[in-house]
Amino acid sequence: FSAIKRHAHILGYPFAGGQGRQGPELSPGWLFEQPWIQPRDGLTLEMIDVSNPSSNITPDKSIVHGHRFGQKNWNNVLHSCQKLEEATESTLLKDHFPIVFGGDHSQGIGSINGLKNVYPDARVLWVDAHIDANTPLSTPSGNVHGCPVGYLSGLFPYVKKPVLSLKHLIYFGIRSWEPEEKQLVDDNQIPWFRSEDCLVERMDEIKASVEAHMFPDGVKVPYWISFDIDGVDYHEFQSTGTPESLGLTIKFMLKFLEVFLPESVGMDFTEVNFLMSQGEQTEKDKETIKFLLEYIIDKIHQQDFKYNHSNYPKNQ
Ligand code: Z70
Ligand code: MN
Ligand code: MN
Ligand code: MN
Repeated sequence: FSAIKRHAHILGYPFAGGQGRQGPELSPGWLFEQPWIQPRDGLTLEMIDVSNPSSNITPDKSIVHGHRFGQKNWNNVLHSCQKLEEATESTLLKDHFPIVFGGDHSQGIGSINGLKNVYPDARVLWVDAHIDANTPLSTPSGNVHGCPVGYLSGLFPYVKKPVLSLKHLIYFGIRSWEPEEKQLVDDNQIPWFRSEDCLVERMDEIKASVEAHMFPDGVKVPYWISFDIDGVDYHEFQSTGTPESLGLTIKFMLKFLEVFLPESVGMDFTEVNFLMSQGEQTEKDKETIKFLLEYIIDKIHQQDFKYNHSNYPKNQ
């Protein structure tokens, strides 16, 4: 089939109800005002209309189904994620590359459901300081942004539609978890690359090991990259809700994107919160977001598209 150049479609997702701080809901609005992000050949923008963007003005702090901790803002999360699922799916059906720019990481429930409607066996690369696989039983905070993997993989007792097999998931940069989450990773032998192993020089080795795990029969399918900016080290990026040290370097992230974007059909870009930093640090962090997004958009537009959905085996 004839190759087409890829096109990035940024889905702004101004939602903060998956965690307790103000700020993540403001990031897409900031982004869409930047002169360097204006629509052009290879780039379009769309803002998702979330009905209740803010976290702490939301009255609904429901304890869901009588579980110990429950989930804060659960109905808001699901309602907004339904819209995101539809937008992600329709972007993929145009063979455009969705970059879902949040917002907090509860967005993964919507984006990855949308992904799986089009590419049911797509693999997920989760870049984060956190495992994000809590459930209504294990979450200490009730914050849904700590739970998307738990929801997607069917660990919630009332989940309708588990879409992500734990065999199709790999972590990068994790360094903070609840005991139940670490147990899950160990029991399911989910590979995870620690920050100290994420070195540019080791990228060939990392790629080979990711492929060996994801494609044991040698048949490749596309990835989705779910990128939580707190995967990056605190010293390099502070504008996020819970910055953590001992994280990934920006230099490694660029190499990671260079290697995995050509094999990916879309990504999340989450947890940017400029209210968490001040003065020159905020300006520096804004430059970092510009640098990363411009890199991603250029890479996408330079590449021929391998995984055209109409040519994708599962959809023929
Ligand atoms: C903790 C929880 C978390 C950020 C995800 C933290 C989760 N495990 N924090 N992303 N920034 O509450 O579930
Ligand atoms: Mn073009
Ligand atoms: Mn996360
Ligand atoms: Mn995180």
